[in-house]
Amino acid sequence: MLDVLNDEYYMSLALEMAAKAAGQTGINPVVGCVVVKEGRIVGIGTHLKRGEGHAEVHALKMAGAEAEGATVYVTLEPCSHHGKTPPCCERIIEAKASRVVVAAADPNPVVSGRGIERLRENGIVVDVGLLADKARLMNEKFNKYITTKLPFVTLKTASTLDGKIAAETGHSKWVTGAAAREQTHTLRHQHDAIMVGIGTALADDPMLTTRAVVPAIHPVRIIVDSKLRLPLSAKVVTDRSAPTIVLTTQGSDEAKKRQLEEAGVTVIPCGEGAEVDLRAAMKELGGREIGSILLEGGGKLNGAMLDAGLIDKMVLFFAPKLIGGDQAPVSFSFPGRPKMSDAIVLEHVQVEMAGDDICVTGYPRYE
Ligand code: AOF
Ligand code: ZN
Repeated sequence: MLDVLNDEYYMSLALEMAAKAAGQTGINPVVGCVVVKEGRIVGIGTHLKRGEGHAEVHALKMAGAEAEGATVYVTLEPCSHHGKTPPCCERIIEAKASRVVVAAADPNPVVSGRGIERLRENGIVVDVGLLADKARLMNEKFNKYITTKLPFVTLKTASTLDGKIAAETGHSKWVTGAAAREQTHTLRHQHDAIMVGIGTALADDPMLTTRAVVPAIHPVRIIVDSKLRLPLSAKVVTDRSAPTIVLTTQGSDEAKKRQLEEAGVTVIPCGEGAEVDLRAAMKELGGREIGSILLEGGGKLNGAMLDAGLIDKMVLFFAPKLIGGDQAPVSFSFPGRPKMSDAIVLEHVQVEMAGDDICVTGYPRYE
């Protein structure tokens, strides 16, 4: 008999542990595991780093002999493949657990159902789907990357209510308040890379690092720079706090490319036209195991990414102020759609406050 209340109690703990590891597993999912025997937690584990132990391995190690006859709660289907680590389903079978409760199936084509099947073949009771929506949402970046090999792109903007990211004079410090800026640093931690256009790099000379106290891993820095205008003195070139990638075009200056490479920057030509081919760029970055990107504009790059259908999620901070100015830079600059019915629509919209600012989250639907 499925005891939903108890099951939820333990699965919630597994999900909470997994959530705290967001941003530190790279292209791997976040996973939590709790082992319970006769009403006592006997083991807990979280996958903390790609290449190191999976959640189940840590939890079963802690449980030791107590795992025999126990229930294993795990937020993602136990893996069935030999990856960087051996298969978790075999480890569970070995430990003689009697029941496994899984939140979400693993979309990884090399697993996808085989882990569950293998457990059942060995007489273990497997219940799938408890708190599945929460578990899937937690791994939305992994779920896209593992099935497409393309990075999950989250766009983040900070604008006034009239959509400006700076005043007409270019002055922009600060649009939003401390709470929104803090959340931005957490978002940086939670993505493999951060991407800006050359306009932003030239205007602000940003470091593009994560400056929260915790959690704080620096993302790879990506500059979209079709003509290689990035100066060798830019902070993203000189400070070495994280790797820097410059996306450019086939025709850009060879000598400048070499200079940037000598300074430690990876330069990737994408496309033969005047502008960087953003679709080709996403493929290239996915191939280099960049599973998620935080896009921080400006307006031209945001607009081009949106127009190309390459943005998966938006996190839009709005400061409750209006700055005006027809020439003031805006969050999105892309060719206008002729009719309201042609607009790009956000789905699953959520609105929250971030200090005095408004945070709108949603997923663009491309037709
Ligand atoms: C689990 N538990 O904690 C994780 C799983 O390269 P590897 O060996 O780390 O394998 C990575 C794949 O394993 C990953 O793409 C996903 O399918 C699964 N991750 N599975 O049972 C875990 N992190
Ligand atoms: Zn595993």
